[in-house]
Amino acid sequence: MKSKKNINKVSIVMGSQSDYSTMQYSEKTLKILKIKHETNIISAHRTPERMFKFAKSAEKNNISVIIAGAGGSAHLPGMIAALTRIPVIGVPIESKKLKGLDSLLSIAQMPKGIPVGTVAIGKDGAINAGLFAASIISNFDNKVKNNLKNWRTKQSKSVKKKPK
Ligand code: RP5
Repeated sequence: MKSKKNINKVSIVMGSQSDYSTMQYSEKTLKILKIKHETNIISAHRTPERMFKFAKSAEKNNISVIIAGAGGSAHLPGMIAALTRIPVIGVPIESKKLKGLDSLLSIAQMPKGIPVGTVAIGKDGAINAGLFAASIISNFDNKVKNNLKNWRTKQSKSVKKKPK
C-alpha cells in the first residue's frame, strides 16, 4: 500500500486572484482524474519570498508537477522552474491589453537551461495543463494512468460521426 507521503500531488499556483477564473480549470481537470492537488496564489514580483519558499520546499512536500498560471510579463513559471527540478507547466493567462500574447511569449521563450512546458492561452491551456500533469504522473502511478485512459476513451466516444 502507498503511504500518504508517496501519493503524487500537483501544486497549482497563480500570480493573482484574477487568474483563478482560468486556473480553476486545471483544478477541475485534476479533480476529474482524481489527482491530489493544492492551489495557492504566489506572485513572483509581489510575493517573491513566498515564491522562493514554495519552490525550495516543493520536493520535500512531495509535489510531482507544478502548474503555474501567470499573465502579462509572466515570469512566475520560469522563476519557479529555476528554483526546483520538479517539472513546471506554465499557463499563459489572457491579459487585457495583449490578449495573452505577452504571457505566452514570456512563458514559452525560456532561454536554454531551465525549461517550462507551455500550454495554450487561457481555459484550454489550463485544462491541458491538468491533462499534461496527469500524463507525467501516469508514468509511475497506475491509478492515474487508468483514470487518464478512461477519460480519453470517454472523450473519443463523445465525438459524433455525423454533424447535425
Ligand atoms: C500577473 O499579473 C498575474 O498573473 C495576473 O495575470 C496579472 C494581473 O494581476 P492583477 O493586477 O489582476 O492582480 O502577476
